[in-house]
Amino acid sequence: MRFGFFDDLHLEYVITRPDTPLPWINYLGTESYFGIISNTAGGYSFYKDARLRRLIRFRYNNAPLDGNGRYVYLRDDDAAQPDFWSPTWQPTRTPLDAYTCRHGLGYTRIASQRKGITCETTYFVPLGQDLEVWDVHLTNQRGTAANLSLFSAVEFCLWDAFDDANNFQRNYSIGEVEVVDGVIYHKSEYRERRDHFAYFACSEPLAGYDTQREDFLGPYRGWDAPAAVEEGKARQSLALGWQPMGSHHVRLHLEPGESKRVIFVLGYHENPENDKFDPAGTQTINKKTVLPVIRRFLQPDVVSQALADIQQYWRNLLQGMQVDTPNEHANRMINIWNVYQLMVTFNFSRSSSYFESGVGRGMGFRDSAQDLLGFVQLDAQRARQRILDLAATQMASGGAYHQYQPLTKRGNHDVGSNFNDDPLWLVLAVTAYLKESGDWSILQEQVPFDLEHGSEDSLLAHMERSLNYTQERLGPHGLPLIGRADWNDCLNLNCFSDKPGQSFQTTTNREGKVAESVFIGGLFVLAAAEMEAVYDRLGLTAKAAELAAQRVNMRAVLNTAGWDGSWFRRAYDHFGNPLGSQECTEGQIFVEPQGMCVMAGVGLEDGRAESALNAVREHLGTPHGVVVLWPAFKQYYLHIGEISSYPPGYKENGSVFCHTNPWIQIAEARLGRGERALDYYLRINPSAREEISEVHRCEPYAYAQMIAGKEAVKPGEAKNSWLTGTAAWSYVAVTQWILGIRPTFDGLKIAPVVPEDWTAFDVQRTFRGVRYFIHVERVGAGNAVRLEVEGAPVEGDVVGIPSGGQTEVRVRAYLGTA
Ligand code: BGC
Ligand code: IFM
Repeated sequence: MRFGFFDDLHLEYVITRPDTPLPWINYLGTESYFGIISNTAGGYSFYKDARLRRLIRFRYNNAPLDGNGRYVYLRDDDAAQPDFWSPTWQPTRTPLDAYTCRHGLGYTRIASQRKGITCETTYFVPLGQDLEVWDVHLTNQRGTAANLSLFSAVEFCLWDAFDDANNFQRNYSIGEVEVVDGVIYHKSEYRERRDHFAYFACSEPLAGYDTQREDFLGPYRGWDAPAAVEEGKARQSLALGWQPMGSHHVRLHLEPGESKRVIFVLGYHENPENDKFDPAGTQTINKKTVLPVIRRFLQPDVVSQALADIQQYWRNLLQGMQVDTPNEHANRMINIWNVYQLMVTFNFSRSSSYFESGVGRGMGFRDSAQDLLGFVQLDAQRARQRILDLAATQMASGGAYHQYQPLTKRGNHDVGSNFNDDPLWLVLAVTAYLKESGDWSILQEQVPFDLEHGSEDSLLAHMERSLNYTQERLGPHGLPLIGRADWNDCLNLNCFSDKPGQSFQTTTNREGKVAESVFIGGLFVLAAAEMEAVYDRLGLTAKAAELAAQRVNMRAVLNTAGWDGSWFRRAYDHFGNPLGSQECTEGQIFVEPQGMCVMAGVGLEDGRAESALNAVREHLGTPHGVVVLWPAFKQYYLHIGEISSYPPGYKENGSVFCHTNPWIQIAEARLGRGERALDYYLRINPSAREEISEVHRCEPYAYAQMIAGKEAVKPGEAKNSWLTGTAAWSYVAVTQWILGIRPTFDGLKIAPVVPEDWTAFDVQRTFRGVRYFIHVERVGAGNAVRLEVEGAPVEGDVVGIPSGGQTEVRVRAYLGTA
């Protein structure tokens, strides 16, 4: 069952009923001011940091799930009895005669009709601005004139959003507002810092306003029936403490067929350092620099142009790679939605979504490093900066803070470090950047270690320390020590307690003394091979040779202690017992080491890779994707930690943890099995799952972190949509390994591993400033490739970068052996 449809031409997903199984969201903003918006206008906004600079208050985990947002109310002032509704359906949930929500790239448009009044509101954040626009178009479709009231409503939150849960008594007394010339200013932290405030403005003359929630709603009432709206009369309330909000009341008279456009602007502003204060020395906001911005974005022409600019911005970004393959779901995700999600994960890491609160975590080290694997193709400059920011949260030991706060770029001390896979992902992020951009200068950038200590070294040295960090922490079998956890956050093998019955959260972590990870071993082999290639190109042959020896050694360990007979083991626990082995009754086989080891090339020559992937298919494959392990843990075990705290089939305990699925796709491609690679790709492809939206429940245009596994009560049900490494890895898997268009240090490799029944496909890709037009055509079975560049045959499967200033290259690839 579907709840909408893809409009590929307009780059939109169109939701046709408001009661989707879960709120289906979109993201607004690209660089510093961001918002989340649901299909019924729920959500919140923030400047850079969802915890420290949030503008709209939001309540997670509420009933209904989607509480608070960017609301407008319409009221029929001619009706005999109070008659008002939400044109975005929430929060009044009044039945609408028509409804559509178009989630586009960087904007959302919600249109509806009730009682002959159509209302279409477009929400977006103009490029380069720290504000959002709500562009409301009203039309009277009745045969008679209409008198309407339009109310806007946001609840403010310009304070540490964490306090809303744990110290709200403070927030109850810090709220302050100003209302000047119809603009509502929220300045709750202004008294203390005087450097930032929020504002909410309207293009029309006001009949009234409200800034105190309790006055607007009326005692004991909710957003579904505000007293001010019901009565058609704003209270002119001025908030001091309690719950500051912003609401404008506009009265409109519309003749039959007449339309009216009303623009609201909600924004964040920081006064310049040299002109922060009100000249009169009062607590009044100095509005000198904000007023021109407000005036500008209340003008209809400016707003229309700003929206057109965003649409153009996205069309340009998408042009980076466009494909035409025999599969519509692959085309749609590669050409539109997967790219969009690359941007979203780059901007938000795992911090703010409808599943992540925005206060709990900042930017994840391993998460952001992996997000870069796809994002490098979109914006090399921003990718470069992110790499340097991440590296700067590394310590001199090579270890890394697991998370950092985006506003301060400081590592989070409460989460700390000691996730032993973290540092290695930096190596992969940097080499992906080098291959895409050819910018080797980044390696010489001086980057601090752990901002606290003032020491620094080149990025190249940071990468070296990442690899040394693993080598300096090998366990009894010669495998890397796992530390607190590896990629699987919930595999906590060093938990320890003297008191039986305790949960992992209350135990002492042994600080990674003994438990080992096969997965990190595979990741080391992959990262070391990449680093050796870097050393070779820099002429550092001795370093390359030293690392190669370590890599060969690790391979040997993976093939012995890491091998279970038919597949790769997962780990050894603190007591030296294997996980992911036929010896185990639960957790016999895990997906991560199969994917990582084969991606790293381990077992490709001796049949181990094939055996491991066949075991994955047999034990882990399901119609909804590949589950992370089998059989799931049926009870809680202190010595393996959080993984066993989940019921079977959920999260790390046996769900389809989507992030890992592209690893298997890549591994299958490395084995040359195109049918299987594509088959796995399509099982979790959101567009391919659209027709089972009532089962999947999350958005059909974005990957979710997990889909309930075969041992779950409701297999196929997705959770944690949007912020997942699945976005980057799926993009890499399908574009670089299945379609096989892969950046290398020396050029663009063309090595497709696609199903035998694919007779042809086309790719256009910009690489190092050159546009490649690639036509792949099957001439026989298998994956052998013969290339023609500009009509002339070339050796091998890499198309070099043209030297003579040529900006376009035409490539024909003949696939298979006739
Ligand atoms: C949670 C896991 C989750 C992981 C990453 C952990 O703290 O408990 O369930 O998968 O973080 O989001
Ligand atoms: O690898 C982690 C990631 O860092 C956050 N989400 C869950 C993954 C698996 O535990």
